[in-house]
Amino acid sequence: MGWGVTHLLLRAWRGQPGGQDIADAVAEFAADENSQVIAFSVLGARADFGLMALGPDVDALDRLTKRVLSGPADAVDSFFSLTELSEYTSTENDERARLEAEGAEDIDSTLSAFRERMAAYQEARLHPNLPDKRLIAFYPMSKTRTPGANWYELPFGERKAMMRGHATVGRKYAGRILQLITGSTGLDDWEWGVTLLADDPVAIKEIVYEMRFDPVSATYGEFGPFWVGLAMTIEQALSRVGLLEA
Ligand code: 76R
Repeated sequence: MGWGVTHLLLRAWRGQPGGQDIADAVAEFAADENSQVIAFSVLGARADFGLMALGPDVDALDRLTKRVLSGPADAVDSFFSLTELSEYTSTENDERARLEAEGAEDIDSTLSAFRERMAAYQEARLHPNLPDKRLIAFYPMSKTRTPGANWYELPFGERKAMMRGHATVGRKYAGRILQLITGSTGLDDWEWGVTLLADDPVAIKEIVYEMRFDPVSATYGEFGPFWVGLAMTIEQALSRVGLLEA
């Protein structure tokens, strides 16, 4: 089963006491071995700081959220989603067909390596271990249901073929961008949360720009607000907005 993911964008009540309690709430949440938090200072003025928290315990996520909001901060925006496996991931049968079409030799041992790689990959999607990167970008998105561009009316095979094209674009950014797509259909106002972790802001801009030309995004993508922040410790993020002594 997937984990819960909460993105919070916050406005600080500058100079007010109580920042330490926000820091303590984050530390207590993250003390659980599977629970992780990325704190960040928002670039721009639409929010001051933010948190991305994820873990197996949705109740713990809710307690963290409420405790942060009982401190000297207001929510500017929030997003709740779940980690999930994609329905479009290549299956062993897809891979076998691909290898056969290629005329590959020793298909069985190639497939056993594929199986292992996919198991590790799927585990990382459901139960991610977030790397330390300098930047975190987040935006929610949906697939369109407008007449003439209704993703949900397309046959599965067409959607899967288009998603393969999408993944091919995405893989060009291996090493520069770590993406985490979390599902929120029926849970929040958009269908997915897109979280991008990177050291270089240019990589974020480039991948989002390049994806715009890919049919999955060009024809069927609909986007919510974009947020980007500098990842740092919660203490650093709080002191930057006057909620903790530096
Ligand atoms: O199975 C897999 O996880 C790999 C193939 C893959 C899927 C199924 C994949 C690869 N993505 C998948 C699903 Mn993605 N992704 C986005 C965005 O801004 C935009 O235009 C779109 C936002 C980015 C930047 C991105 C990056 N992806 C999805 C889905 C769910 C669709 C559904 O279920 O209908 C969404 C909403 C989505 C959006 N994607 C990749 C990337 C990158 C970098 C990769 C390559 C990752 C890798 O192979 O390591």
